[in-house]
Amino acid sequence: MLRKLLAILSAFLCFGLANQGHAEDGYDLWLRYRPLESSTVERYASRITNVVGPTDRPTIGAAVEELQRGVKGLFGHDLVRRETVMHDGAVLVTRADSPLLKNLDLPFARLGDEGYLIRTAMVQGKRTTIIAGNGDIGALYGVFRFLRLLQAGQPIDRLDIVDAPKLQVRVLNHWDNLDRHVERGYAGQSLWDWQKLPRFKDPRYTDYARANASIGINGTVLTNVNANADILRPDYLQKVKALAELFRPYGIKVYLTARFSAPIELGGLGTADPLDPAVRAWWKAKIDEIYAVIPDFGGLLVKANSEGQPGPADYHRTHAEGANMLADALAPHHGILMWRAFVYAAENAEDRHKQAYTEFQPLDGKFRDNVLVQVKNGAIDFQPREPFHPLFGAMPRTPLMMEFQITKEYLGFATHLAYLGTMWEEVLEADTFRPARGSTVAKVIETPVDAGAVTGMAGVANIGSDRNWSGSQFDQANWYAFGRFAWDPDAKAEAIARDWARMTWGKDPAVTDTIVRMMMGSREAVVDYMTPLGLTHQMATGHHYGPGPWVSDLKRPEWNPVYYAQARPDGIGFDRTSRGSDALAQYAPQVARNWGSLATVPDELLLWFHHLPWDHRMKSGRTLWDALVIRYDAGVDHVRRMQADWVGLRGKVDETRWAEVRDFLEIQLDEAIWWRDASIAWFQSISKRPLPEGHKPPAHDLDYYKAITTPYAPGQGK
Ligand code: BDP
Repeated sequence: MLRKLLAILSAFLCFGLANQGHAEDGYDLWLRYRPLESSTVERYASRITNVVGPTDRPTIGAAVEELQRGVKGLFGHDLVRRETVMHDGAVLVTRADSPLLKNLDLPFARLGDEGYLIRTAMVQGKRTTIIAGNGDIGALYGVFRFLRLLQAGQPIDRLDIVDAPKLQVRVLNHWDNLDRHVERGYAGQSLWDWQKLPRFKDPRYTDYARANASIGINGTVLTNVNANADILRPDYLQKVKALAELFRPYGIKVYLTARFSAPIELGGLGTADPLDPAVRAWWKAKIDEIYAVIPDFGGLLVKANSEGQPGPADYHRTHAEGANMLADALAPHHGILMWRAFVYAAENAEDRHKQAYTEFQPLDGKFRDNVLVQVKNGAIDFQPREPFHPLFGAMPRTPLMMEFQITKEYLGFATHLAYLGTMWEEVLEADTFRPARGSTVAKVIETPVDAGAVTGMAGVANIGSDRNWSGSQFDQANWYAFGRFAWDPDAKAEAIARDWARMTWGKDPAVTDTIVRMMMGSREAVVDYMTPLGLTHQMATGHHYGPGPWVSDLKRPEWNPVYYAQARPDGIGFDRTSRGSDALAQYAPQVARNWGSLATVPDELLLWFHHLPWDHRMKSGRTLWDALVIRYDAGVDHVRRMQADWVGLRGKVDETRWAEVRDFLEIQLDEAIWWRDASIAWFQSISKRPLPEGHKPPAHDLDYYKAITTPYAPGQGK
């Protein structure tokens, strides 16, 4: 009897385990390769019988391995690798110059260096799926695309796909310090274990590279923009080299941040003046040294004269003079220099919105060819919503790259479900009305300023040592979406969300439809419960966790939330029209007119550009005050709807990840209510107006919210 019971129990356990594989914790990201149902496997069986690819090329090797890994997971059996095409159902992973592709007339001319094609064709008389690029990396990208099709169960019988990235430099910016603290990181420590490098190469580095390659990311800046010169020391360069070697087969170059004062700190010079010959010589020697260690080093990223970082202005030199010095030293090695436009000068009374434009726009055309000026999507900072940065379209002779923040410093850290794809799409689709380089922001960054000029997009990474990489399951979607937008700035947020959801949670449409719906409304919800109607930067001081709209005692005016909301008895909002700071004048006339007029400015940007009486009539007929309160509640309500949606998915996705998301949504609801209540309590103390009918008063009085402190909130700068 007991034996029988044990047998039943063990059969049950085996079934359970086989069915489930290892428990899911998010480590596998969107590369889970969970078993497909048998009917789909059967459908694919004759199309994928073996894989063929040259054996002497590391990147092709990585591609073949990935395909084998995927097939093993999805189909449950090994995929044989052969030397040449001998059977129907071969998947040929190779390059344009493969003799096997002769006479096939494939569109390699459209692929550039990194693009790929996937084509069903006869090769040596056998039915074959060709996955190839001009370079090896195209083949790897193509394999990931092919695996995406398989994961979604899509037909592969007659494939004819051609794809190539629209931007050249697609980089993550890790704000990682050498002690492994990640500035604005909410996913544990830095992945880079500098102490154990170069000897110990954590296998995770390879998984990091796989994940990035799967979405076309081809570069990573390993260190914080608030830079430490020590990363340029010889011993650290050996550590960087170890990472570069691991990433190389995946098409990922390493970049570092350069602290502008490094010639003083490391070189013992008395100055870092970019026009000083000794300084120039020091950088040249340092950069030569880097390339001697890492021949395909990508280049440098610099934050200068911003928030206390040293820079050329310390010596009365311009950003162009500073950038060009480094660019000149990088040029012989084909390295590029990314120079950030995120500047707002100490003691400058000008509206912070205007300062980067004021400093950079006059320098248009003055930067070397291998400089990319890296511009945040909006003019203030990575807020839940900003109008596009006025520099886009306004520097037609300077390569500008987009900088997005993937890590959710201002959108609820790791626990708030906020899909940023919709925010990025909104910015990229925005029309600059400056036709010189194509009119949308996407076209501005996609179109090289002249033949051979460089293009790019940077994303401040949300990756750390947490098992799930990004601090939460849903934050992986933001990493994923960043890669997809960097590849194609004209991509659609919803399609990206759907791809991600299928791969990450399973292809059951009941599951993906729900998840996509949750994601698509999620960022707007955060905007609504934190900073509705164009309000901005209402976060608590330093760590930016939770509401602090009342904060007014910080040294610099533009560090204070009260500076941004301008809430007074007469009304609320920042006047950036010609009657106010006139930041609108930095945009093309059509944009300025559109946003400058109360008849045409969208509600979403209303208080960004206008200071209005509390009783101002909105297009809806409501007063501004009522509309504000309604928005806060709409944000909270969306979180409740996401919770209800998620409850409906119980049992349809694995329990471990499901439970984590459920708990995080509870945190999000608590914090959304906190934001809503604290903000309403504060603004009501100024507006002195009753809440609209049906909208509950805050649970506590204003003093209660003001007294909340969270000194140990994660991710702070130090
Ligand atoms: C701000 C962050 C700060 C960064 C800065 C930047 O709070 O930690 O150093 O951006 O982008 O939003 O340089």
